[in-house]
Amino acid sequence: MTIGGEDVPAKDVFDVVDPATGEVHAQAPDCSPEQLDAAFAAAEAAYGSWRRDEDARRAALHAAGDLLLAGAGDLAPILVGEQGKPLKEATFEIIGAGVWLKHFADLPMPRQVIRDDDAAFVEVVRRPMGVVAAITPWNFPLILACWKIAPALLAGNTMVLKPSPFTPLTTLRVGELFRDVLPAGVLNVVSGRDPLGAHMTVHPVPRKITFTGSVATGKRVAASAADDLKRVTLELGGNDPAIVLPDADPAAIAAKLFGAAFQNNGQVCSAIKRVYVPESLHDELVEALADQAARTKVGPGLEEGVTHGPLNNRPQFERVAGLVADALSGGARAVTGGKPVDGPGYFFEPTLLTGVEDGSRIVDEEQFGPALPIVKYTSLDEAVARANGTHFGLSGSVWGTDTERAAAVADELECGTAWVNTHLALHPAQPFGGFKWSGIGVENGTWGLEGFTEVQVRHRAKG
Ligand code: TXE
Repeated sequence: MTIGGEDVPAKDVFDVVDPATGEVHAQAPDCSPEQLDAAFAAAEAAYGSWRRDEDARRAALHAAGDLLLAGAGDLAPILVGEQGKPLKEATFEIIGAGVWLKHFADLPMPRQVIRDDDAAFVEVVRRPMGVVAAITPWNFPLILACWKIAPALLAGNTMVLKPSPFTPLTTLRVGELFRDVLPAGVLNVVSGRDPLGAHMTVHPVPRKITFTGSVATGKRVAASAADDLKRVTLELGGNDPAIVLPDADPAAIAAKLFGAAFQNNGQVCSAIKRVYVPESLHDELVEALADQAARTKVGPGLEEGVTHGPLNNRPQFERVAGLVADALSGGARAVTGGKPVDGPGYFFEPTLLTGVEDGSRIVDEEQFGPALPIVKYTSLDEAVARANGTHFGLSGSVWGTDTERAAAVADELECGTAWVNTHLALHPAQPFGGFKWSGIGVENGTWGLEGFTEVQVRHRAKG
């Protein structure tokens, strides 16, 4: 672990499983309560000088980004080993993380003069909060860590970061690399079993918790934070709908739809998780999507030509298998896939399900895996109502040839990002967050940066 700029071993360790084999392939340190205290103390000690030098922070973030860009080739195999994704995607994730850091390194801090008259000069500025506790998930361990590190550190905060126990290795390694470019204590990286996350959220030092994970855990984080009125940003799950309009061209949209549903094996918070299609296009769209599925190659992430690796962990594998089995026993048809791949590891065949309706678990819940329900609709109003009829509200998309009409339908979606003829199009400047149970606050862009700050009014009387 990295605590106060030092390499800190733990007394206990826990196993990390390679999802491609289902076997233990490494061990990670299990941070003790005393070590967690030390990490927060180091972050608190570093805060005083870190928050004062904006130029140094910008230079450090650029240097950190450069380290990831230069180190992607070495880091990617570590990520594949713990996460499962194909090497090319792992490399892309690490490069993306570097790009994120460098984007924020140049982002202006918002400030606004709201009054300048005979009586007063009044300016609204953004101040850092202090120490941030960051808890990250296993689907994109590194880029999602950098979604937090970049704005939090730019704003002048310091951080204790904890990766998921399923994928601690790449983040621990990056903590080690960043010791060369960040002052001691600015970024502390610890790892541990599940209870460590809860300990972080009740710790007295952090003023802010930023969490990406499940809705259930997000609610627990919010409850823990309430006691001390810690600020929270919660990026939780989604059940993103894609509404295909009657004028869409199935052959033209199938590759994009399939990509946005099956990227990272569907283990993406804002992946397409249900497709609504009019009866008139149903068969054609299903055929076009099946054609996409036929082009995939499922296998270990380090193997040449593999497009889809295993699911990340056994609970997730069992969850997806259970949801698919539930749909099939309820009368759904698996046009492709429908079952795990024989052999070791958490591999599951890319699965397209038809004959499913709202009310079945695979449509109503977040599957977070390579199984996509394709649901027929008769009227557009009904499709929009079904798309919105959920506790989730992360993102959604509308697909059609008449883009103005598609945009008008997208305006009706109750979610944080409404895409037209695309899905999963993200950018560091673009705020990302969810309505309803999909989260609180946003990440990225100036809006995400503001989430790591408090508003301060600076009012100087004149005369
Ligand atoms: O995640 P959890 P899990 C969704 C996806 C998946 C489901 C479960 O649907 O099926 O989550 O995944 C820490 N206070 N997403 O169980 O429960 C604990 O240390 C603070 C969506 O892996 O969210 C561990 O690191 N922290 C998501 C982590 O939470 C606590 C990405 C477990 O995370 C805590 C991943 C507490 N009280 C999964 N209890 C997305 N939004 O992209 C546990 N933890």
